[in-house]
Amino acid sequence: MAAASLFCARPEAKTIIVSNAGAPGAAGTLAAPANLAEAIQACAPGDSILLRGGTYAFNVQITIELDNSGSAGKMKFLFPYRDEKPVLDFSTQPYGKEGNPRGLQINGSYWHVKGLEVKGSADNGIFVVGSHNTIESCVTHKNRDSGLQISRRTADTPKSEWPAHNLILNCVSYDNYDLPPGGGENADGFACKLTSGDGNVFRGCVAHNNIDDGWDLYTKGETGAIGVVVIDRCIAYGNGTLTDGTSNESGDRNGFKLGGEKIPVPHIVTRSVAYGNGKNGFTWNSNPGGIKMINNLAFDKAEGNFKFGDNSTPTEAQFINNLSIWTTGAGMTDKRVGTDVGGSNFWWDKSKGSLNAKGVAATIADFAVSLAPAKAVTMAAAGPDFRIFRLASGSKLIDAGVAPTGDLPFTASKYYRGAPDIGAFEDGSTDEGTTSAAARILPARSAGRAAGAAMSNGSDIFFHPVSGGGTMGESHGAARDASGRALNRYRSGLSR
Ligand SMILES: [Ca+2]
Ligand SMILES: [Ca+2]
Ligand SMILES: [Ca+2]
Ligand SMILES: [Ca+2]
Repeated sequence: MAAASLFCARPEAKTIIVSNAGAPGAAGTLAAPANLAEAIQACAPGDSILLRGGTYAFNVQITIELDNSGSAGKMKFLFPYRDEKPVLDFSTQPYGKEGNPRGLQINGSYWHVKGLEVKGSADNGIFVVGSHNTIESCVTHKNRDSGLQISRRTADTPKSEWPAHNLILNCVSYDNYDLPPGGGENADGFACKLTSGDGNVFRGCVAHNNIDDGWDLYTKGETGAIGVVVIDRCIAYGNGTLTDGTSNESGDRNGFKLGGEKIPVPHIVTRSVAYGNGKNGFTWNSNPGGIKMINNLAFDKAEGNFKFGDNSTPTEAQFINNLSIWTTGAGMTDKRVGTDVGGSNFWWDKSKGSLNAKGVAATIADFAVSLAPAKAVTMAAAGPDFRIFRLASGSKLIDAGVAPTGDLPFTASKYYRGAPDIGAFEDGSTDEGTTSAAARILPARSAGRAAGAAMSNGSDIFFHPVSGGGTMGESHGAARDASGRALNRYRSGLSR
């Protein structure tokens, strides 16, 4: 009877409790937790799978199948139980030169996955093939290909079905390394490349100390352009060297690698920071398209902070309010073929330092907190803490920028205060972070009938996710009050 509750259709959303000791056929309650694979199969649109804390060891890939999807109004949720810490550990997977299993592969659409640590996979930690998924507050590390990748499912998946409109929110990816017999050249923090569709967004994510790049948006001639990727409020540092000091000469070592094989794609990169990476901070990587670079900061990159264009290839890149600086030494002169909108960018020249088109100089004294030595980033509940990149009071970079036009992945009127500042932190901004209203864990008012018999005594309070939709832009931002502060909205899991 208990087992039946997991597999019978119900009129209301149900909650399935999973633990690392979940037995086959278990009811999915606190008293009889299910195993993850069965819970994924049993999860109907609007249902929640809540994972108890602890390490889940898998030597096989966990796959959410193509026909296992929620809908715009009824996401499927894969969340931790309360504030517990589930760790999916794939480090016992067989690992060879190719054909390796991944960790969590999401072929379905309209899933909201939150709060998982995914480590040790023989390939990608999380691989997203479906569309309209949200991956939030997940940590991918020590996987043997990119921590999180978005690409098509199989070689014959038509372009119309390439993964689209996924939101990667407040995730961290580090120490990913395709170690021997791998080539040491593929494991990025986040890869949205080769065959990814439209509308994929990275917001509030950090990629650090991966063997290859922080972000990789590579395109290939044989598969052509990918969809425009939005990167907002993200940070890439220390890529090219793992946290234990390991490096590999095959690694590309960029912070944000924004193209490949001369294919134009007008990606949008805003309010992001790159520093201390082994090669370039932000690089076109031969993408000649109209990449929009707005309010980004780059410093101390071994081969230059910004690299767009070369002597033979034009680019249509547009630069607004970006800042390039070195904290020590002469550094490398930026390459930035493209449009310096309103003369608003401060580029590094190894003989002159950081200057804008009017000859105004930026120095490390313009920052409130020293940029050197290389910083560690704090991941707050609402995303990475950008205050370590704030300008000193009285800095001439405050209000020195120009207002960007066109579609933005943030609300300019809420973020900017007065005229835009230069760099990745707006002085006095009330825009507090990246937390999405669609992404909060919200306490239900009661134990929840949908939780089943195990909850009927009302002694446990469930933290039930609330469904949210939306596409790129403000609809993925936090709900805000009139002063621009993020609202905490509490809502019963049963009220949808
Ligand atoms: Ca792979
Ligand atoms: Ca590479
Ligand atoms: Ca790469
Ligand atoms: Ca301002």
